[in-house]
Amino acid sequence: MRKLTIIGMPMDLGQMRRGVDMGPSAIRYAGIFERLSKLFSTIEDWGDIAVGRPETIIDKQSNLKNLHLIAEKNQMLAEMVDKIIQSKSFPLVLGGDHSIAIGTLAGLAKHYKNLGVIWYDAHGDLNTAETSPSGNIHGMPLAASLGYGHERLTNLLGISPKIKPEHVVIIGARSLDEGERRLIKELGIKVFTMHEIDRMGMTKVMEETVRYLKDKTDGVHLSLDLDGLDPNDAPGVGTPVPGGISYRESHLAMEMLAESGLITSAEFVEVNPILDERNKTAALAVALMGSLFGEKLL
Ligand code: Z70
Ligand code: MN
Ligand code: MN
Ligand code: MN
Repeated sequence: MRKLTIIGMPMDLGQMRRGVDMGPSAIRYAGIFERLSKLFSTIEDWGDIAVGRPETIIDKQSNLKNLHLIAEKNQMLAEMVDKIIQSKSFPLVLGGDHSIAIGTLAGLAKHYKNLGVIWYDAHGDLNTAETSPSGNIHGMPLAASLGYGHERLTNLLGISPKIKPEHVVIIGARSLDEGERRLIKELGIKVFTMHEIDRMGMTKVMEETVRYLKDKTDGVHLSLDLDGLDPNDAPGVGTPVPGGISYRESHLAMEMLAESGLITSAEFVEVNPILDERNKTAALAVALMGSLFGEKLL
């Protein structure tokens, strides 16, 4: 049986609402260990990376918020993810805002030359300093991993780009900025917006996702932003966008990924317990992990 290693990244510096740094605690409190212990022979918890919570510093040259600290902390996360893979374990990263994907993907890129990425999110996270309406780096990790953006964010571990556009699938998009639309078209990135999910149904979306990534990748990372789900099911996120993926569709998606056997690493991000209702969003994250790792009713 497989081994799982959990690492927490309590970072809230990629966006402007405090509280998402408590995501790893909230997810642990929701019972991650108990839930997943039946599904792995060994679970290790390496605790949280020390991030700190200073006030926002805006980089004068780039206008990016907390650029240098985010780059430094992501470097540490990248090294941890690298170590987890070296220990032959499945890396599960708990966020933190989505800027942490920059570190996760850097660590993974050291091991996978053709890493697939499933970006489950209301947003594209494909902004750069030039296109970002906010200067918030949590709106940039997918662009940075594709090699677009500030050098401090694109060049972690000296690998750039980390991933190729034809290995990315975005699921759940319903809020994209102009520059993100342009990049999606320019690079031909596969996107299942809410329109496609409604039209085709989640079953077909996941079948196509698996088929699209299966033969051309040597590993597939799931980067799940809880704001991909509908705010009724996941209220504890910094940027709720109505009309999202349902609780049931999301479990189905995770179950189909479990069946595919494709997923080699995962991260769950943007859980903000301050904005949550009785830890509902963290509990949802843990339930989705159960399905992702092969929990079955019968
Ligand atoms: C917007 C920006 C974003 C997550 C919000 C929002 C980005 N596109 N990402 N919540 N996870 O500021 O770039
Ligand atoms: Mn995101
Ligand atoms: Mn998002
Ligand atoms: Mn957000």
